[in-house]
Amino acid sequence: CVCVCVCVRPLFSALQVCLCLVAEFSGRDNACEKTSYMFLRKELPVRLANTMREVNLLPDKLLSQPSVKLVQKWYMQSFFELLEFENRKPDDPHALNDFLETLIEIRNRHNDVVPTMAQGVIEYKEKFGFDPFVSSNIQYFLDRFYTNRISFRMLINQHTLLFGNDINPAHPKHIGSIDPNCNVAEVVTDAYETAKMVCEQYYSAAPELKIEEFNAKAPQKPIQAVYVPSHLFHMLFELFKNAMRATNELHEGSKEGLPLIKAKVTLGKEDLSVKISDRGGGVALRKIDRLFNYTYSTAPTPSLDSKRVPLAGFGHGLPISRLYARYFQGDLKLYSMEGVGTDAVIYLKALSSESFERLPVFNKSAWRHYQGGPGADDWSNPSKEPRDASKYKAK
Ligand code: W6P
Repeated sequence: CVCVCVCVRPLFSALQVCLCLVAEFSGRDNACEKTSYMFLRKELPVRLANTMREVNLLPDKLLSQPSVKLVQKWYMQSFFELLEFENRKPDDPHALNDFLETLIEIRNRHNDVVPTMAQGVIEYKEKFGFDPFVSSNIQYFLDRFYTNRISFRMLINQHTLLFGNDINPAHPKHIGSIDPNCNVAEVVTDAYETAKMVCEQYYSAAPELKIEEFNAKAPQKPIQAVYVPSHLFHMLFELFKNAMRATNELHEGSKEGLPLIKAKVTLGKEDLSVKISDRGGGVALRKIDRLFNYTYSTAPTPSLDSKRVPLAGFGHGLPISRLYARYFQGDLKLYSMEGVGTDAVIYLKALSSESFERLPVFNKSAWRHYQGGPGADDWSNPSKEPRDASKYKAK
């Protein structure tokens, strides 16, 4: 069953999600719902099946962890629930309604996939320690697994928001989860305010925010994008938490107060960029990759039962934020100057026609990633000891 679904998928499906297409797909009529139903009843099981096959390529040490087993069970169950619709005609009104309900159930079943996988990585690390080969496998796998999950939930959300009963009165202009006129600075402010509340609970102070806009394409006009505001919020919230934590850890209790966080929103021909700058002391270049590493950053549950929730730095928030940016062809990068502070930049495509899905493909090349190790390094690897040049001196 799983195999059939994997094979029938055209490599570059004509129906891939593109923000410009989905944004025009705005009707709430029944014809659209039937088309969406026909598409999703095939596409969703294909995306689940692809992921399940890849899960099986993980090292046994990881596959055998109870939390990974649990996630596998959820995927199986959802896969079979979707297959129930394989032969149900879209003209049957019950089929459309049952499908909606099934999608909502599936979405709820998969709510805790991220913390559960994070738990699996912790269990694995506690039992077997840190292994660079397994860690690079996990990194490769989770990037693809979470991207697949982002795409899966995007499709489910579009269908349930467009064709379910719960239309959103707060945002009548939104098309499902997409805002065709998403004001980026507004989302920046929202994310800042939310992070500020969390930060103040933890540290009793939060740095101020200063936002600047620079619209190079249409000077003086507000910067807008066709985008999914919840994705943008997710990324910005994560960046603000990190920036606030660094600022507080460096300056807590200082007489001058906390240096402010600056946000800059810019629009050019190709890129819409958002930079969040803090003066939190920065991170050494050598340690920047670790911030995006799932194995490295997953500390054994520091404060699950303590009253103070951790502000940031646990779980998979930063690498997943980068996946959100990449999902619609953008990116998220950190530029840090140790001793001073960090600039975090989110790049989005300025044009919605460039914002199509970036999805993992499941082919031989992907399979190979799980076979060999990281391989021998083909760059010289100096010893960590300081060099003593004197021994080479001519006497
Ligand atoms: C830091 C570390 C970090 C990660 C992400 C965003 C901002 C910052 N600032 O010091």
